[in-house]
Formats: sequence, C-alpha cells, structure tokens
Amino acid sequence: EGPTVAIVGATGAVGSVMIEIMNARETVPWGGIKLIASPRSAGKKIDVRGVEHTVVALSPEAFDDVDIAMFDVPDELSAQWAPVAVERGAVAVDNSGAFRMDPEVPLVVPEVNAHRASERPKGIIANPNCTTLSMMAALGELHREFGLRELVVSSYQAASGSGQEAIDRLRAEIEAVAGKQVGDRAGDVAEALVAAGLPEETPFKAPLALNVVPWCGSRKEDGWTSEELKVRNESRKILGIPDLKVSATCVRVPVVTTHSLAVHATFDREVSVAQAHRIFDGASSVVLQDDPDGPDFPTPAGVVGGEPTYVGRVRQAVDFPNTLDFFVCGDNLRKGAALNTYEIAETLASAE
Ligand code: 2RA
Repeated sequence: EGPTVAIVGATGAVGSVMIEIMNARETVPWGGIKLIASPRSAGKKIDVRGVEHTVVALSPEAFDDVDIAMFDVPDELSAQWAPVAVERGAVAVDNSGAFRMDPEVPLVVPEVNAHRASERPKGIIANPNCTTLSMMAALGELHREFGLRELVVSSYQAASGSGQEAIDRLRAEIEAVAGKQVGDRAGDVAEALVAAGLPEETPFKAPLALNVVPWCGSRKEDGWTSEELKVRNESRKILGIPDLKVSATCVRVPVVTTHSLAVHATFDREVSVAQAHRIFDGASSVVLQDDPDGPDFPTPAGVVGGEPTYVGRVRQAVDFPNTLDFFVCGDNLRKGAALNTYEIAETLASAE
C-alpha cells in the first residue's frame, strides 16, 4: 500500500502549494494522505488528487496513523509538534528554522545529499531556508565535479519569503504609487505611501515599491542579518564543507514570488563556462537559460510557478580563473519550500 503522509499546516501558504504539487504529480507513493492544521481550520474540506479530505486539528492523536509528517508551520509550532509526531511513530520533515542547525538533524536537498535523510537520530529531517535552497541544486552539481572553496552571494528576495502580510504590503505599495508621478528626492516614495494611507510600520523596514531594501530577516551580531548567516551556515552543512568560506548580502526586491541570487563561486580547479553549461544541462532539476547571443536569461517573472532551478549569465570571472559567476532564479514557495520538503518525503517513501 505505501506510507501515510500528513501535511501539517495544510491550509497555510506553503501547505497550499504542497497540495498543488501533489495534485500535479502523475503518481504518488502514498497509501494515505492526511491534512492537519490549527483547530481554527479543522473541518475544512480540501480536494487532494480528486478525493475530498477533511482537515483535522493538530493534536498528538492526529499523528497516530501517520508515517511521514511534513511540517509547514512557524518555528515555534514545529519545535513543539515535530517531536510529538516522532513520538507517535512518524518521521517529521520540517520546513521551519527550528531544527536546521541541530547536529542531530540532517538538512537535506535530495539532489545534493539525499543519503543524509537516513541518518536522523531525532526522527526529524530539516528543509533549508528558501534563499539557500534557491541555489543549492545548481551549486551542488558544480561542487561534485570541481570542489567548491569559496562562495560570495547577493540575493534578490521576493516579498512572499516573508509571508502573506508582506505580499499584501507589496501589492498595496505598488497600488499606492501606480500612475503617480512619484518624485526622486529622498523620501518621496515613503511620502507617497503615507499619503495613500499605508501604515508607516512595514515588514520590509523601508518602502519596497520603486526600491530595493538591503535587509532580510532579523538583526544578528556584527551587522549581519539572520538570512545572511543562514546562507553561510546552511550551505556549509548541506554541501558537507564545514570550513567553506561564505559571504552573503541579502536584499529584498519588489517581486512577489521567486528568489534570485548572483553567485560568485570559487572552486579547487579551473572551470570553464562550457564545462559548467554541460553540467547544468545534465542536471535534471536545473534549467539552463543562457544563450549569450540571446539575450537569454532567467528572471523571477519568467520562471515563477516552475519547479526547477533556473540558471543563466554563466561567466568565468576574468580575474579569477577558478571562479564562476552566474545568476539563479528559483520559486521560493516551490523548490524553496514546499517542493523540496515533498521531495524529501518522496525519498523516504522510496527507501521504505
Ligand atoms: C525570506 N528566506 O525570504 C526567507 C523566508 N524564510 O524572508
């Protein structure tokens, strides 16, 4: 029959994408599918693969017949409930930040380190942050062949990475400036937003419409943000390079969904653009969009809703022979969240 899988947080933003992904699969390995959410959403009916499912409230008993529980809930809920799911006999695949850096919890991107999924002393497997994930499939392929040594990254992160409230705010800001001749003096955009009645308090810390904001996540030590440290720590853990040199600058851009990254990656040996193209072409979850005569390159608006990692602008850095520069786009709600979590669960199902 096949294992029973549960989506915990089935009615949330990522949980809903998870259901879309399941519906789009030709076949699924599941003997049963269970939808779990807060008591507020319990009783709601949702169609999954042509069958109506009733959402059940999160409780210890909800996990009794579950083999694999995929968690798409905030950190504090995962921290509390993933161990409960494990106690009740399930493997927890967690998309929050609660367990990512726990040495007893593998951090898995199936294309890169699927083998880690079987080493899970706590019964929990973590899914990386969407910013790290957006480049991992591409980077993992290059690392396998050329040995990654140093990584310098700038991100261009979509509003949806910060949740529904952030999406609503970006849409409201765009509406507030649309059709207006907003000036280009300092403060003009902020004034236009206040004039349109938007609260000054914003999830982005500064206006995002007509702007870019070099701040994602929360403040950490020495001027770094939580997002920048996640890129460093998670890349090291996933790739299995504890001393990888990493520096990241994370920037929010006025895009609704799909994160992009400019990657400057240095390897143990020289890598040509032709070699990188060959590797990207051969990687099943990477789409190479890089005809220099094009112009041809991925953009968030061009790839949103897609499952692969899209790579373009591959260049050998002129002054650094062992270094490649390239641009990556990945849908932060799909490969960056729901899809990778689902692929980990599929990996577990095929190992049973
Ligand atoms: C963001 N990567 O884009 C984060 C979400 N976890 O804000």
